[in-house]
Amino acid sequence: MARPQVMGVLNVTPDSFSDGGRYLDPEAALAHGLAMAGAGADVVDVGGESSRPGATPVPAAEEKARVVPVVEGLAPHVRVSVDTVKAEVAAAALAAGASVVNDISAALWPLAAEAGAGYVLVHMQGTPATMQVSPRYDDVVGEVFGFLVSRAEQAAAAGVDEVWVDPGIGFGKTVAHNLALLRHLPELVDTGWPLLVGTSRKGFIGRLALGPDGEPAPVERRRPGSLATATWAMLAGASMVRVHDVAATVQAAVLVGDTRLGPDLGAVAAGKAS
Ligand code: HH2
Repeated sequence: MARPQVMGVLNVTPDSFSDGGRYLDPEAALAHGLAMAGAGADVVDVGGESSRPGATPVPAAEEKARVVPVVEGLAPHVRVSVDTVKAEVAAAALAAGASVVNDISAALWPLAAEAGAGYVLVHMQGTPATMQVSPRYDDVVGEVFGFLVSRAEQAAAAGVDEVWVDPGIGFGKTVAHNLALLRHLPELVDTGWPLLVGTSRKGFIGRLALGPDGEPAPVERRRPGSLATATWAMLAGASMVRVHDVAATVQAAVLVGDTRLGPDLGAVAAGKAS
């Protein structure tokens, strides 16, 4: 049964907010990427530079050295995307076997068009260094969705055959902005552009789900909220969700797919599905 797709996060970085340092070693990264593929990830998203609020940029040569060997090792086994804002890194990853460019700067579509690659177009206000200082919108839903649709049209006109739009949860957004965007996702789905959503382990989950001590839930206690928001996005019609916990999300995706598209109770009663 068709189900929403799951993109597994593989951060080959020392400083990512949720798993920094765990997969900086190429062998550990490869093993984790293969494990995510084995758990049902449709795409593994390899990144060599953290985009967490306040992150410091990494030189292109360093980012390439992190990403390319891992992409090479994974690409024969699973579809690979490269999470980068640098054309040079994206080009090297595509040459190494990646087939999707995942771009929070929403500027690299000419390169995706030239390479015949898929393209994830993300909305971000500002840059990771400063984006969470004081995000401001008059109409967050209208501005973000309008931006995505106009860029997606540009990317398609430039020749990209496969475009996903992503509202960029946490990229220059307050908790209220994130919630408004999530609440209105069905309107973005209605535009007809395939939707990708990444909420996994993000700060707004911690801030909404305070622990018994009244403090925001730390990263390692954001799994239920990550699954809930990914499921919400899939029910709203997202084509793909970007997550750290692949196995649990694939199970949710299967259930969303089956619930939305059948087998229905009639088929079960008729013995066609059990
Ligand atoms: N979020 C992150 C990074 N890349 N790409 C897309 N398309 N959508 C997202 O929501 C998104 C993304 C941030 O998460 P993570 O990779 O876990 O952390 P870090 O940026 O610190 O490496």
